[in-house]
Amino acid sequence: MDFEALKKYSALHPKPARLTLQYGTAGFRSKAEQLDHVMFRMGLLAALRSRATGSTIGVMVTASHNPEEDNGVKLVDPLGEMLHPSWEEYATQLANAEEQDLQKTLTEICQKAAVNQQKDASVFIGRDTRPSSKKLSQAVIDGVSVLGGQYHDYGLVTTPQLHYVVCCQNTRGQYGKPTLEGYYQKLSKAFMELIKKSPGSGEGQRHLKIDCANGIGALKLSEMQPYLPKEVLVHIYNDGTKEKLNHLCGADFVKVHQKPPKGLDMKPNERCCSFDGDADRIVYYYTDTAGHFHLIDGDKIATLISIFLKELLAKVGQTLKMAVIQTAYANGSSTRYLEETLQVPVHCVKTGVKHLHHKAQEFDIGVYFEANGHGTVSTSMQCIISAAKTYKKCQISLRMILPFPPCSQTVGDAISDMLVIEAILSLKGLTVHQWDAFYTDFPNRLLKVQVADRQVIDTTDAERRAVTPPGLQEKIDALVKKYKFSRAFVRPSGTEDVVRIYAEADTQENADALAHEVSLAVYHLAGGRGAPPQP
Ligand code: G16
Repeated sequence: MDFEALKKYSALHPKPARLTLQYGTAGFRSKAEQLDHVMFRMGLLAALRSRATGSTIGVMVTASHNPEEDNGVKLVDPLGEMLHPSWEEYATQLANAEEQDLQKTLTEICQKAAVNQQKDASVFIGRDTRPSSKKLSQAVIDGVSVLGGQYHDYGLVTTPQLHYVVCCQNTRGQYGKPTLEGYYQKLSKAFMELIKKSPGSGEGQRHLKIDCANGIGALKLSEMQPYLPKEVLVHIYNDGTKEKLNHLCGADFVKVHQKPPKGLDMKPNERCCSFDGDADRIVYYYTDTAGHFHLIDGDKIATLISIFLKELLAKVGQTLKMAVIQTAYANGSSTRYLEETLQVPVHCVKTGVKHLHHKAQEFDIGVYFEANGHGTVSTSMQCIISAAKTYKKCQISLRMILPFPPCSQTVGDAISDMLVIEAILSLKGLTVHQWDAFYTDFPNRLLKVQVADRQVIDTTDAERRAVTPPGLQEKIDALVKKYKFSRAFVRPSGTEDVVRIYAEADTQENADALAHEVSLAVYHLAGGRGAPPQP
């Protein structure tokens, strides 16, 4: 390691005094102006991780659903998964080391993680459309370069595209070509293979209106248009030419506010969907003829895919182990429907797609979605091999699901999920209304509360119960008892400086009232900031 060069470059990316940041749900996230040193240091970390694994590592500069002024960084491991949890601690140590301790911290990480510094290092870099992203990705490049690593800057890409190219590179092309062209070709080919069995194929086009959150999704969908089969005609809204990223639009806005995004004109029963700021989440929705808005979130996407896969497995007499992975935010009605009606095992894990992905890999087929629309389907290699061997005569059907194309095997991907959903709706001849009618969501409400230090809230039981501060869980339990068919939980966000509150009850009024009362409990018992939450 050239410590002189490190010192010189690090001085160009100084750490603001007293600033401490935590590695959150999906990496670091904060106001963009606080992140230059973090990006430089994540460039350093990616070079070390690359040497430790002997593989290419990805660094994505994005703050996804957060406001345009924020930014963040997501690290991508060799097979396109999120950074291994054992390295999250190193990331935090490096991001928070004072200038004079940087060299020592790097040396310690190299020792603890047995990094062979003689090895080559290779890092792929991508960024979203935020005004701050270009400069911050240059800081990543500086970090990789000062440790003698090689880098490939993919420039503007969606987060799942970066995951894709990293996986392709490290599997020597087995997963696909490590180019955007390879990504577009792989997805559209998989979609075509799926949809050609559709009763409706060849009978006109499927129109879909897509709110791209004024983000990278618009750019990449436009780029993909020539590759998209004629069966699906996408209409892009909120392409970022007029309005700010994620402002009153995007998957997170639509899910949280349960209303349509600004800038998308909806006609009754028209299928519409929203991506988030880095295009790794998707939610669908429509308005009925009476003008009521209907949200079809990640839970219903998981249900649609599970029904399809279950029917297919039954048709070919397969007994592969399939499960659905959810988080505490999953609507209780979806869990009940999956377990009782579909008879599919459901598992609940902590928020963060990394936790869902990990759990999903325990099954032959793991359908994992967060209610916010982040998810995909993972299929085990063993399952692909054994299925192909044992069920020769059924191979055509099995090829449709193993691995389930075009679902990303690495991380949630709005574009690939959209193609899967469109294909299944077409294959099953389902309208958006029929899909929505699988089950009715229990009325629910998501709220946020600001507190002085959100880490005072610690949780257990996949975040369904608060362990600290003292008295908070008891208070929530008492409030929940006041309402029928209710539940509620609180947890500190890992992407925003807020505490999240979720409540369900028998009516929307009661869900709103419960969520509000719980938010007051958080405000009073966990050190609320500013004025108390208003109903
Ligand atoms: C990220 C994670 C998701 C998580 C979301 C919200 O999404 O990838 O798994 O659900 O943050 O996390 P939290 O509630 O901790 O703020 P994204 O799309 O913002 O990268």
